[in-house]
This record gives sequence, C-alpha cells and structure tokens, in this order.
Amino acid sequence: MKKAGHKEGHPVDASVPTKNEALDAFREDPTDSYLTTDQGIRVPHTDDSLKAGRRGPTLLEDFHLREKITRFDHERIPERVVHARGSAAHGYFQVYESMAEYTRAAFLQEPSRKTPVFVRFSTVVGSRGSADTVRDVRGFATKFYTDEGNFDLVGNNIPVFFIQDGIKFPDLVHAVKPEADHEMPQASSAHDTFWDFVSLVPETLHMVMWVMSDRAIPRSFRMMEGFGVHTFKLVNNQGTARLVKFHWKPILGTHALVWDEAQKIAGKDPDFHRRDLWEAIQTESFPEYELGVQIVEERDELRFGFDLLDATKLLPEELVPVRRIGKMTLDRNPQSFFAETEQVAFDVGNVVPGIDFTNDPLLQARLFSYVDTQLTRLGGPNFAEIPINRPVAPVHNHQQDGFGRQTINTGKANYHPNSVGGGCPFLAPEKAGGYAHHGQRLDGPTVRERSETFQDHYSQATLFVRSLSRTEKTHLIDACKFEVGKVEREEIRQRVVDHFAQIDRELAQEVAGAVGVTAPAAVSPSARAADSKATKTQTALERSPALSMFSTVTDTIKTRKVAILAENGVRSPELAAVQKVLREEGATPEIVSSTLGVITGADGRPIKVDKALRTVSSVLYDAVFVPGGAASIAALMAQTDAAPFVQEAFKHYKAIAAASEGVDFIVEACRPVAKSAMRQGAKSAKVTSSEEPLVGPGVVTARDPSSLRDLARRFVTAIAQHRHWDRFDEERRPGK
Ligand code: HDD
Repeated sequence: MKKAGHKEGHPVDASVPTKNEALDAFREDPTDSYLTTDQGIRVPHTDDSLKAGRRGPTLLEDFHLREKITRFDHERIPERVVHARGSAAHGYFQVYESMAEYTRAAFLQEPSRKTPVFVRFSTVVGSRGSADTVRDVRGFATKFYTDEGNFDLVGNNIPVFFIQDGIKFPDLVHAVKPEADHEMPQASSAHDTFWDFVSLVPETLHMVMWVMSDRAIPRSFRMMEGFGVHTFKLVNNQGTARLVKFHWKPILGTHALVWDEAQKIAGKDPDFHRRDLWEAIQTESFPEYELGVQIVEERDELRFGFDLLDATKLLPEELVPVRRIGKMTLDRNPQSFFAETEQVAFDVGNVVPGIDFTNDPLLQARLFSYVDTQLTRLGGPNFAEIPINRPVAPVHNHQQDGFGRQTINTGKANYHPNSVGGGCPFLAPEKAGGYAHHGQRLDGPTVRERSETFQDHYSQATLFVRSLSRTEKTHLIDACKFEVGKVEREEIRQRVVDHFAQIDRELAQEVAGAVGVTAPAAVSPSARAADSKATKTQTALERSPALSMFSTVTDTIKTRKVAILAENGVRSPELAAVQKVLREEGATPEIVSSTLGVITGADGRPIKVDKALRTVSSVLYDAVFVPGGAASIAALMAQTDAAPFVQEAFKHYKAIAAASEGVDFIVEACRPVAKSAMRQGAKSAKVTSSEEPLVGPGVVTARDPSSLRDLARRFVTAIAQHRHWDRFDEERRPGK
C-alpha cells in the first residue's frame, strides 16, 4: 500500500488507500477488510440489534448498535456561515517562467516544479443543500501546498466586493441570507432585507451590478474567472515590494447560463455545477485556469483615480494588463466529500514568504475571521492536522493539546528557548525561508473613519455597465427588474432606483417602470463628479472591454454536452457522422431516446441509448442535434417531451442542428417560439413558415445527406459560439 507523501504531485494521506490499493490489499489479506467497530473488534452481523428473544427488547450491551447510532448522530458539523455549498478538486500548479524579479515565493520560481493544489468552488448565500445555479457570487478558493507551507488564495468569481470594511460583513451577510423571522428565501438575494441594505450602503452598488450580470449565473465552474479581489504585495529577495492583484483565467473562456435556464436547472438538477466538475475530471477533460497578475509599483497606489486598498474597485486590465504567469490543472476528484471538501479550511491569512498583505480594511478583518470560524466549524484548534489541511512542508512547533489533537509530541521541550530539547526547533532566518513581514512605516491617530479616497461608489459601477454588450446589459436590467420586483416595500424599491440613476439612465428608467416607482432624472457621471468630493477618484476609462464576457474564448467545444434526439428508424449514417466530429472536437454527445436500452437505425444497426428523454431536459445540454429518418421523426413527434426539448434549446439561444427529415421537426418545433418572440417585439426571428429554410443564427441544417461533414463542421462552429444572442434580434450580434 502506498504511504504518505506525494502521489502525482498531490498530498496523499497514508491512511486513505486509493480504490485500487484497497482492492489489492483485500486480495493479499482478506482479513484486513472485515467490518469492525471503531475499536477494531470484528463484526459478524450488522442488520439486527441484540435482543432478549426474537421479539424482545434491545439490550444495552449491544456495543456495535450503540456505536453505530452514536457515530451517525454526530455526523454533521456546522455548515459554513457563508459559502456553505461547494465542490472541490485536486490538481497542480506550474509557473511559466521564474517570477524571481517580483517575488521570492518558491512555488513561483521554477517552471518544472509542480505544486499540489486543492480548489473549492462555492455559492455564497445558500445552505449546503441548495441549488448550484442560483444567482450568486461563486467562491473560488485555492490551497497551494507549497514546499514553504500553505498559500491560500481565497477569491471569488467577481473582482470586487460589496463592502469596503470587514466590520460591515456581518451586516451584509445577515441582510442577504434568508430573512430572520421566516428563513425565506433560500439562496436568493431577491428580497427586502438585501435590497434595504444595498439602498442604504451605496458602496455595495458596484458589486451589485456584477451580481445582476450574467457573471452570477455561470455555465460551469470551469468557465468562470477567479479573482483574489484585494491588492496583495509581492516581495522579492532584495526586499522590494510591489502591489499585485491575482486573477484566474479559465482556458475554456467565461460563459453564462440564461436566467430562465438557470432557474429550471435548479429544479431539474440542483447539482448541475458539481456534476459538471466531477464528470469533466472523470473523463479526463481536466479543468485548466491560468494564473494572472497585475503588478503595480507601491508608489502608484493612488495613481489610477481610485484607491487600490478599496476592495469595491477593480484595476481595469486596459490600465494594467494581466500577465499570465502559470497554469493550474485540476486532475483528481476528492475521494471523500466530507473528509476533503467539507473539512478543508481556507484562510486568507495563509501566505508564504514573498507574498504579503496590504492595509485593505476588508482584508485585515478577514485575517481574523477565517481561523476563528474554523474553531467552531471544525471543533477546535487542531484543524490544520486534518489531512486535507496539512501542509506538505514539515511542521515543528510548540503548539500542543486541544480537541482532536493528532500529533504525538515527543520529549519535554514544549517551549522556546529550551536547552533540554537541544534548542529545537530552531528559528529560521530569512535566508533559510523564514517569513519576514514587509516593513512599513505606520503612524496616525486612532480613528473609526474611511479614507476620502474610498468615497466614490458609482464611477466603476457605471464603467462596468457601460462596458457590457447590448445583450449583457439587457440581461442585467432584466435581472434588476426581477430582483427589485420581488421587494415588497415600495420605499426600498424607490431608494434602489434612485441609486441606479446615479449609475445608468436606461437602467434606472427601465427598472422604475417595471417595479412601479418613479424614475429620477438621471445624474450624468460628469455632473456627479463636479459636485462630489470624489472628483479625484473618477476613473479615466470610458469603457473596459475586458469586463464584457463577449471578449472571451469562442473557438472550442471541448466538454460541451450535445443531445442527439433519436428513435427507432433513425438514419444511422447521419447520427454517426455528426457524433464522430463532435467527439473529435472534445464534446460529449449523448443519444437521448424515449426509453433506455438499444434503438435500431433505419439500416438495422443497433444504437445504444445514453439517456431516457423523461430523465433529462434541454437545459442540461449545450446543443441539440436531430438526425433524420422518417420513423424516428414520427416517433419524436408522437411524444410530448421531444418538441419542447428543441423549443427550449431554441429559446435559450443554443446551437441546433438537423439533417433530412429532422429539419422539418425542428422547424415545426421552433415556429411557435419564433412567432411569440416576434409578437414580443423581436426584430429578426427567422422561423416563420415551414417552406422557408431555417437560417436563424446558430441553427444549422442539411437536407442533403452528402453534406453531412459540412453540417457537422458548421454545428461545431455554432456550439463554440456558446449562445446565439442575436437569434431574435440582430442588435444583439457579438460586438454590439
Ligand atoms: Fe470570506 C469563506 C471569499 C470576505 C469571512 N470566503 C469564504 C470562502 C470564500 C471566501 C471563497 C469559502 C472558502 C471555502 O471554500 O471553504 N470572502 C471571500 C472574498 C472576500 C471575502 C473573495 C472579499 C474579498 N469573508 C470576507 C470577509 C469576512 C469573511 C470580509 C469576515 C470579516 N469567509 C469568511 C468566513 C468563511 C468565509 C466566515 C466562512 C467559512 C470559512 O470562512 O471557512 O470566515
């Protein structure tokens, strides 16, 4: 059996054998695999309790029963107060080239060095059992097990935070969590207390814009960016410090769901993101992210028109480009959800030599909170000894005792300095990797005040909204109509809209109209700047293209799920040709049919069905293909679920392909959607008559079987686009 240390670059707990190791051990020594109690007593029977007679009372001496029930009774630990629902993966990180010029951090020196990582993704507001696809910020927390100790980059998928000072974190979280009297709504910010808080604390507004945008309904954890949010410091061997912002850039690009789809998935498959991550790793389509840094000289802290210590501001990539310095690959699923994903304890205060903190008051409060919360959640101060939290670097110190202590300290020398233990452990000078805090001069009166460089709460909110494409802005406005529309108190709705007017005129007017309040005359950003203390902090940029998800990757269909609707009599060559190309391109085609088992193609070929139609739904796929075959199409038409499947894909702007008779099926299915879109003012819905060929964006067809390869290629290009937002409206073409 493999023992402690690294397996393929990951920390491996000696006590947890891999599946194969456990099986080998069993073959070698079957007695090693007997069921036992926690005391190691072998158990011959676990289905009946010990009783006085077959129908008699249970006996207290049944230690196996008592232990089994006791352990069960205590299985749950408190869920995280925020970020309770999460899923995680192991992997490794490698730097592209030495970053020695900027930092002495050992894991950022050598491209050949593979640093093990454990990443946990999460939603913030919902409980452990809530759904994955709710509108929310996603946590993106990475533990780097470096040779110099653990470095935790505890970030989110949004680059700014709601508040500037950590002292307001309990207020923020109380306001956004379900309301105190009736514990509703679950995993949603669409309620009075959240918007009450927002309307009274305008520093929240920039992040509110992000949360109302499509960033808050990601397609996948594998398709979202990550941000360290705060400004940190990088310190090199010469002791020179520079400011840094950390980014994660997903190789597959940044993509979102459609809101209607996100809500439906929450019911159809609440584990949608968790499953997506798990399956990608199982099928060896390993999620990858590049680590990016924006590096700024310390003297430039205030150069950009806002304060780099203010976590409600981002540093536009157009002002300081993101340099991609390395790549993280997630290549191993956890073996035990509880032991790893649930018990992992991140701490923004875990840094290694070469990385340091700034005086960001949000960061400073976090430095206290993380250890404090683990003391309760993980039952005491020894949580760093839980296998998933243990550093791979050796640990030697005089910490001792406490609940759950694992280490058996030896000797008497539990203090420093000592002579009885030979002076061990020795203090580590900086040359030997000792952590030295970067020196800074501190003076100033004791005050409870914000810096005036933190006062501008609207400019970057405006910058964000202005940088969105037409499609993204429409989604943001719709999200605000939905969320504010759920607020019961009119005065809160009015206050929110008044703030919106400070950000964007269209946003304020549209939302005001939808939620029954008055739209104030919008204050233009320049007018605002003129009468605001914050004049100096207006950002110079008109737009930041990097903030729009439209500037992302659209040239790959790797890991995209494609449903192929087929029944008996399907034209097998059509199905096979498209399926082959999709597989070659790294997508996952699945044959969906009315029943599981095997269907027979028109040529008599057997075709294995992957999913039964009634167990899946269009919202669980990225695209749909309907091959022809008169009998197959007739069978699809005869059932109630098949046409809505295509309709939903059409409504959610997904790529759709059809061949021969399949073309008639999709035209028939989509026509009502297009008609209804036209009635609602869509400018360019194309499926208006069955005679007209179907040419809507992202809908590819081939009546002629000789052009199958061409159909498959066009389908691939259409899927890679992610969504065809201009399907009902040319104004929403990419780039607009
Ligand atoms: Fe936090 C968890 C990210 C501000 C207090 N936070 C937590 C997690 C993430 C973040 C990703 C989940 C870690 C995991 O998967 O286990 N938090 C952030 C970011 C913030 C932020 C990006 C702002 C830039 N957090 C923040 C503040 C405080 C906290 C200001 C308190 C002063 N956060 C916590 C916590 C949690 C936590 C209460 C709950 C569970 C845990 O720590 O382990 O300590």
